[in-house]
Amino acid sequence: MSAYWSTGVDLPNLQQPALARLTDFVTPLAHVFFLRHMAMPEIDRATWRLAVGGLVQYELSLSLADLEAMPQTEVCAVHECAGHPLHPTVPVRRVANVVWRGVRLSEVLKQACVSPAARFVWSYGADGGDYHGIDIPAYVKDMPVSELHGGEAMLATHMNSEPLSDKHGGPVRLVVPGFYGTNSTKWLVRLALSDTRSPGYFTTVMYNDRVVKDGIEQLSPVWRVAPHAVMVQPSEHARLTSGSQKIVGWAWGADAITRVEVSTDEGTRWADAQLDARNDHAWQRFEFEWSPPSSGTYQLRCRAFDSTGLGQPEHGVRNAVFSISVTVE
Ligand SMILES: Nc1nc2c(c(=O)[nH]1)N[C@H]1C(S)=C(S)[C@@H](COP(=O)(O)O)O[C@H]1N2
Ligand SMILES: [Mo]
Repeated sequence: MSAYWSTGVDLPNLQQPALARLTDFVTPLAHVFFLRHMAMPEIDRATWRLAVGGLVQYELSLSLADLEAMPQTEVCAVHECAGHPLHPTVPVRRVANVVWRGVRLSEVLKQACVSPAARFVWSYGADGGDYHGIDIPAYVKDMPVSELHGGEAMLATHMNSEPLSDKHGGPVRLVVPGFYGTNSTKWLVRLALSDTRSPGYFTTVMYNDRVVKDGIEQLSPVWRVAPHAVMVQPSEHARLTSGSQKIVGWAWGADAITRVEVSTDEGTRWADAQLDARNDHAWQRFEFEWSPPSSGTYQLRCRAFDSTGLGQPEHGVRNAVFSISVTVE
């Protein structure tokens, strides 16, 4: 089991495959991490409805058949967990790249006719209950309405062409490409348009990073995915036979990644890896040829830079520079 699940993590509410499993461009469903904060809700697909209300002209109540009758769209997008909300600076590198299919959120909101006063979309899951001693009425997230224009947020019914499974939020979940997984509300039952952020525990209490700007500490919602790169080959503690080695990995972020660098000497010198261009919101493959000068133990690092020039800090953030140790025999 531990070879499969990274650090042996295989709990009823959390599964995380080892990075070495993530060699496919589209992550097979069996290797997509799974996570929930509270008990799993039970949903009957036949009676499931999505309520749309708040600052809209027309309140809606949509069935699965209603959604299926609307124009369908597909997007390939990286899906990354932001990490434990109580330990937001610890990198967990819980990530996958999946093809989502469903109806654009903007399509549904067009039907509801959103009021110009609306600034946020609140999304409600059917799950609630105890979370570390706090009673949560429902899992609620919010996202800015401004992200909808030209955005690809969708009400997903399929993952890699399969109907969305119960554990991944079936029958319908919100998916916000470019935002951390926490914003992609599973077991979606309600959307509400509002002029304010949601006061919920998972919106404005947890999942807000403390960032210092001009000497002042501010809260920044955990929305857009920061640049990140990981190696999937070789894996941590690999024993390599001497000769030329291929280092392979994935890089992603809310904005396209334009450069990935690799260091094979604990970060002293860095060289550019070969990097694929981005399609949709998918992760991007990188590759680096390495000829170790001698046998011994090496620390390999990789770091990504996006099209705005943003890179990765060394420590203390969820997207801290990734490093592994390997031995060349
Ligand atoms: N309703 C609901 N949606 C949720 C969660 C949850 O606990 N309840 N967890 C969020 C978090 S933190 C992540 S990372 C993703 C995980 O999605 P997955 O299990 O399908 O990979 O779902 C998000 N959506
Ligand atoms: Mo998450």
